[in-house]
Amino acid sequence: MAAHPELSTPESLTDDTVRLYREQGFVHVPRVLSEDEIAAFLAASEELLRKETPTLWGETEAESQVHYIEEAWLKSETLRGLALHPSVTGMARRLAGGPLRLYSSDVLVKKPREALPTMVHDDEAGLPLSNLSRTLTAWIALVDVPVERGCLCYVPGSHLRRDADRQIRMESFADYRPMEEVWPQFPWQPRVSVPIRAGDVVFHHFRTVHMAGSNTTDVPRMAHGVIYADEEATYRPGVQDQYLTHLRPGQRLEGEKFPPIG
Ligand code: AKG
Repeated sequence: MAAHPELSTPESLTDDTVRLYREQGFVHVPRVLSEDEIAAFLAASEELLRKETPTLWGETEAESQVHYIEEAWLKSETLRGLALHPSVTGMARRLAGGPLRLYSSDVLVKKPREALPTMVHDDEAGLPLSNLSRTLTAWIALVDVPVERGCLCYVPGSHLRRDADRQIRMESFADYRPMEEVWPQFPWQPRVSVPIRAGDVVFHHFRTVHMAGSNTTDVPRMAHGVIYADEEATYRPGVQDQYLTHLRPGQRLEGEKFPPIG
């Protein structure tokens, strides 16, 4: 897939964009993927959705917020090319300001007219990892995602809040606490919705508080969430650790499932 001169690249990210990411805890980068790449990654995501039964984010189909397929990069050669895309990984590395590893890659679908809003959360409590400071998600749109289709919505600067206002860890999902309980000032914080076009990427820090609206359109919201963890991240038993139990607690993520990037 040939590079396009008008596409954003790690080299074209300005210092202002990097500064904005560090201040806000998220940043929208337009036109990262070419038309051909968008079509190929969308077709590969649709094929994976036909082959695999997605996991529900939510207790039941009726209460689902997102249908997702984990480890997409290990299940499709094409989607491996998305998780390890040189522009996405190069930008992640530049925004994070230090070495990273690929941690996970999920297809994230909001079904038309069915999906509920995505709950308010940050990624920290749900990551079975320690030794994190620069971990971030690349949320990659494969269709246009206006507000009505369930784009992400962020609380600017929330990644910098005090330890006392963060849920650092969940040992089980029963530990989940609503954001207003964890961070009493949350209801009074401004929130920014970030509608993005197919091929754009929004990057967010693992402590940034975020949510998404429901999909009230007739088109599925097709996106990928790819997490790049600190290169020196270690395993900490907790929720969503089914892919890490071969490691000892405190052991660094290593091996071909967590390749260094950037
Ligand atoms: C994430 O990627 O961190 C999310 O929370 C995704 C939520 C969504 O896609 O609605």
